[in-house]
Amino acid sequence: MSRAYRFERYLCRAAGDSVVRGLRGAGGVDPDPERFRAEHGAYVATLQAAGGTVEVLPALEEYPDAVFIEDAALCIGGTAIALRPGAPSRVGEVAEVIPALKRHFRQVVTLAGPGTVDGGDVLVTEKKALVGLSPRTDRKGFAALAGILVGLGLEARSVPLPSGVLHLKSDCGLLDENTIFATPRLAASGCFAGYEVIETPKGEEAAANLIRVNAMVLVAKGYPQTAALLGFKGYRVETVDVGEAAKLDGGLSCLSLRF
Ligand code: CIR
Repeated sequence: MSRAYRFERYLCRAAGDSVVRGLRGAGGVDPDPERFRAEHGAYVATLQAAGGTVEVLPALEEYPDAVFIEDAALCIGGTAIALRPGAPSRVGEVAEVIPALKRHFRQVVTLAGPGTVDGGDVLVTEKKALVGLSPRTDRKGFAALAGILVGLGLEARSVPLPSGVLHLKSDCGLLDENTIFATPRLAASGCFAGYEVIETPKGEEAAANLIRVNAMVLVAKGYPQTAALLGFKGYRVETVDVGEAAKLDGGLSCLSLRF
């Protein structure tokens, strides 16, 4: 099984009551903290069912978006990279996750400034890391990250995102060594040259943010055509309700660090 989706441990962060103030691009209704926590609990249970142990870090009321822990760090083998989130209100989340990273990783390195990178912009495949240039990840951040990744055996490729896309992984997810599930608007850019691409069914573009975890593919609840398509293609699909996270532009990938 590829190291890109073979995981034994996960870090998650509980949602605080302040999640109601989380960032969102298009306005819309606030998430309900209780419902968010219930969905988060089911998400954690699904990761455990996929294999491995989950450490859930305490909520951080001062950081409304800290539940989206994926954006603060990148985990590659025995190394964790503390990132530099592009949203000013999220910068402080990184210092809060470093102690947990130190418990789990032989090596914790810090991305050098002044650029920014959100973990949601990094799709790691077997030998490459595709890095979205997004509202949160800039060219300087990409260059600094690429310098670290090459030392870890990964070639980094930058991917300019279509406008209106928050993160690279808002619009794609890894299915296996060579196959990526992506929206037609992202795939049309040619950024997945060298990979097989399965496109999201019409009207189910938001299902692109799936995660492969060991033998399972976690797909957000509410996208029946996606679940059926991937099941037909032989993937073992498990659906998870992330409706509250979606109100803040979050999805399955951003709720955990997987390693
Ligand atoms: C934010 O705008 O930063 C959060 N409300 C959502 C972050 C989602 N992260 C991700 O997809 N990796």
